[in-house]
Amino acid sequence: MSKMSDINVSKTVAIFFIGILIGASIITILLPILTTNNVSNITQTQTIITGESAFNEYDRPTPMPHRYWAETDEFYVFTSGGQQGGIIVYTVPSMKILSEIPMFNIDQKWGWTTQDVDVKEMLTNPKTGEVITFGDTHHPSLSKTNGEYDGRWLFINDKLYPRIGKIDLTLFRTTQILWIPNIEGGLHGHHTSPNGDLDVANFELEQYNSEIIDYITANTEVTTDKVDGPYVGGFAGVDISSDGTMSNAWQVWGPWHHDLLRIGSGVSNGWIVNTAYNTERAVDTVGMFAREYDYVFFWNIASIEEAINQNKYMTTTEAPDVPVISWEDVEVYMVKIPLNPHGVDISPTGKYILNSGKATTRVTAIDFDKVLTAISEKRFTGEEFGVSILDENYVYAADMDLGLGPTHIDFDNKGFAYIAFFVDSDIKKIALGEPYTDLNNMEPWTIADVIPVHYSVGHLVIAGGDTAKPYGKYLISMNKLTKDTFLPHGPLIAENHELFNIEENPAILIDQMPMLPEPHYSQMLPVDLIKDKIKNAYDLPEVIEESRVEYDYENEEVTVYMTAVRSFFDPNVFNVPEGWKVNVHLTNIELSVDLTHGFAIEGHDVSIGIDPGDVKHVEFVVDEPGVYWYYCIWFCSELHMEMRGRMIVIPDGEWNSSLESVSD
Ligand code: RUQ
Ligand code: CUA
Ligand code: CA
Repeated sequence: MSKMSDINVSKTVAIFFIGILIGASIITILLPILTTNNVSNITQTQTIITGESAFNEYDRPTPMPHRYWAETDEFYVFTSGGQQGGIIVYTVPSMKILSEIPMFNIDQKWGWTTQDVDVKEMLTNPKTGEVITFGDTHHPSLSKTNGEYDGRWLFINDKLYPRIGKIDLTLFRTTQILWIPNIEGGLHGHHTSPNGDLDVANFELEQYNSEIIDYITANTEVTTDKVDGPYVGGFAGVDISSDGTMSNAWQVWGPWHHDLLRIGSGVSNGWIVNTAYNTERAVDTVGMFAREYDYVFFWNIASIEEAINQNKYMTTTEAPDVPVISWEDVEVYMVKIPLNPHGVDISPTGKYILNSGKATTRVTAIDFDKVLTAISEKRFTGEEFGVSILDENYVYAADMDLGLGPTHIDFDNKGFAYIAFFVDSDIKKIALGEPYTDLNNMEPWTIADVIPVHYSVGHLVIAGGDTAKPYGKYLISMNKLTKDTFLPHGPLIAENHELFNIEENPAILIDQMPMLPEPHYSQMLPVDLIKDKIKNAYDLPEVIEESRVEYDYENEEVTVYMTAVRSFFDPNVFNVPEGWKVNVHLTNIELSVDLTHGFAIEGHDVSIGIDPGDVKHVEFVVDEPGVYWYYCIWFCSELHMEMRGRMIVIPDGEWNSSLESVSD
């Protein structure tokens, strides 16, 4: 009999779920046609096209004045490349792409290849020695000081492999990749702390270090099985030093897989907030919907440090310096939130934590002040795995029924939250409660605007939306499934980043930009915060190696110290005995704007880029005698074609030391 009712329950869940999906797709198809908002939007566009509207600040002047975009853009947007593996940079309001910054991917057009020894080292998994040249970037997070962006670095997680990359915002280049030990799979939820000293990422994949599993199974009530599940998960803490260097700090493991994550600020400072949609600990989709609710978790950061101080942790052979802490030794609380949550985002003062139940129509707002009271007054309704469950009726500030497929949430500077609805294809603007009512002058938790988008929006971003002081003004809706927005171009269609002015109500759609696959989240940074700090060139080393060629007969290695400057390589010829290894240390000694050179060599799988002021190291083996030209692959001057030289590989048996190259 109990079997029967189990089947009924899972059938009901399955039908419910399939129902949502079918309903969702029908609505996705119909909504753009049906909503009146959408119609008014079209009218607005037509008005502009027919010239009936007055000139506004977003109309482009003709003829186009030189430097127009450089002088009018207000924000840089750093958007994750998704499976592109790096970061795409564009500016707002022009929506002009300026750069792709390679990180976990190799990208010849930005000079980022594994023939560059330093890049290869960054991409090498220290555990396996494999060089991983692709990734899946999801959640960029700008460095902050006192809860606001400081314009120094941008950190981002790889969803495919356990690593976090860092971009130096003076160079717009990846300068560090930190691999997280003990984990085989990738990281999802990711955020940096308000004071920029901590970076935290959830790991949710099921492969794991058996030493940790052995510990968990021997010392806790948690069940786990490598083949059948259930599995465990957790989050990794990364220290960020004052010069931006990342290092592994600690890991916290527990019975759940966590999805998204935010580090609290203001009222919630000192807490990590993350969600789990699979609190059922199931291994199939239907099982992950078995409950009507899941949980949001509140982890006290000081208690993690306390556990380490009290030696309540284990370490592994792989990472003897990284404390691994059981959830049982950490102060943590849970609150019930609607079915299979996704977005968890925190309002600027740190007071409200908004959670979207993506398989429902509900978004809940938790008041963190009440979380603290509930903890001190022990307002618990139960526990799971020893973790107290706070009374949701007490800590909820709102439980809103808003629309289909709520995903991510962001905040402006006027006391509003903006919630993306993937299925409804719109963004709802909601008035926050105290202390924001002075700003928004509205009944808390009511809808101020419904912004139609084209079409399915996952993430959205507002300038400074995850800081203590959002800049507001612009919202970008990052739309997937864009259908007919742009001209057809084959089965995989560009995404659509739609720019809105949210100072107006209703919001004004300013522009739509096709975006190459496939961004997730973005961050927006005011131009004035970094513009003057961005360098044209790397800082040249204090001592520039003199151009020369060194022969090491014992190790059969040639080391070439070479410089590049328009339009010469020095040396422009060197001889090598067949079968030797060649190391080229190449310095681009010029500091002029945009004078990147290249070094590509025929037949040797070598092609690197070298920015002004930078030093690169490339190594390869010469197997075949012959004359090989090396040349510059960036069009650097009128004499770019002439910027080349020869590597002459002397056949075995013909080498003698008089063939050694000497620089002139
Ligand atoms: S979360 S699918 Cu950004 Cu919506 Cu990764
Ligand atoms: Cu240097 Cu082309
Ligand atoms: Ca669930």
